[in-house]
Amino acid sequence: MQGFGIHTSLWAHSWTREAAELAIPEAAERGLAFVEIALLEPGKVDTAHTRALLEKHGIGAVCSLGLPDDARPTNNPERAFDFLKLALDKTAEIGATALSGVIYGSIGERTGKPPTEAEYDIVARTMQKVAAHARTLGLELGIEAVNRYENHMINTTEQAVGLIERIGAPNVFLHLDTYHMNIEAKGQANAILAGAGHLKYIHLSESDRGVPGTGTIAWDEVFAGLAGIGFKGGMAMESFIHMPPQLASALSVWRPVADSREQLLGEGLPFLRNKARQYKLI
Ligand code: FUD
Repeated sequence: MQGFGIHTSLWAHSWTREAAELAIPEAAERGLAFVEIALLEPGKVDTAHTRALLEKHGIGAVCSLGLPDDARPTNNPERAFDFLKLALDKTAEIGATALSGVIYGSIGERTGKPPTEAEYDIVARTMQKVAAHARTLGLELGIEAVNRYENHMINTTEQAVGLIERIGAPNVFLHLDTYHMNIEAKGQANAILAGAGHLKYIHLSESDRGVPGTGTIAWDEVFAGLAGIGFKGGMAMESFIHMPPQLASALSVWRPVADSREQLLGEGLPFLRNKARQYKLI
C-alpha cells in the first residue's frame, strides 16, 4: 500500500454492497490509491462484489478492524485467532494487501491497571499464529497504537515496536495515527522517527477526528517526520462522520466532526495532499 487512501467511515458505518458502490467509484474519481475497509463483521462482507468494483475502478484496498470484546487475545485467544483468520481470509478475497488496526485487542479494552507481561505474552503468541496464517495468503499485518482511553496495552510507537519485535514475524508492520499520537506522543515527529524501519501505514486524522487542517494537529511535523524516515507507505485520511456502531461507545465521538463528506473530500483531502507534496511524499 502506497499513496493516499481514505477510511470507509467517510461513506458509511458498515461495509455493505451499497457502501462499496458509493465509496469505490468516488475514491477512484478523487485519484486515491486505495480505500481502507473496516472489516468489523468480516463474515457479512460480499468480497467478490468489492473485489470486482476495486478491479473495475483500478484502486487497491487495505482492511482494518478492532476485535470484538469477547474475542480478545487476553480473554479468549482461540476466538481472537478464529476472528482474525476469517478477517484475513476475507481480506485476501477482497484483493487487499494488509489487515491492520487494533488487531491485538478490542477498541475500548482497558483493565483499569497497567498492562502485564502475561497480557503482552498471550497477545504476541496469538499474533504469531495470525501472522503465520497471513503469510500463507501473502498478506501483511499492521499493529496500530491507539490512545490510553481505547486500549491499555499499545499507546505509543515504542510499545507497538516492542510488540512487533516480540511477535518476530517479517510481515508485521507499525501503523500510527496522528489523532492518537496527539494524545500520547511527545510530538508527532518524535513518534514517527521512533517508528523508522517499521512504519508502513499512517492514519491522517485531525485532533477532533474531523476535517484535516481545521484542528490542532502539527501537520508540518507529521509530514517532515515522514519525509525524514523516507516513508513509502500508505496514508489514509480518517474521519468518523459515519460511526461504525461497534466502535461508537469506545470512540465516543458524539458530536458531528465535519459538515459533510464533501467538506472532507473538498477541503480535508486537498489540505493533506498539499502538505504531502510540499514534503515530496507524493
Ligand atoms: C480507532 C481507530 C481506527 C480503527 C479502525 C478500524 O480509534 O483509530 O483506526 O482501528 O478504524 O477500522
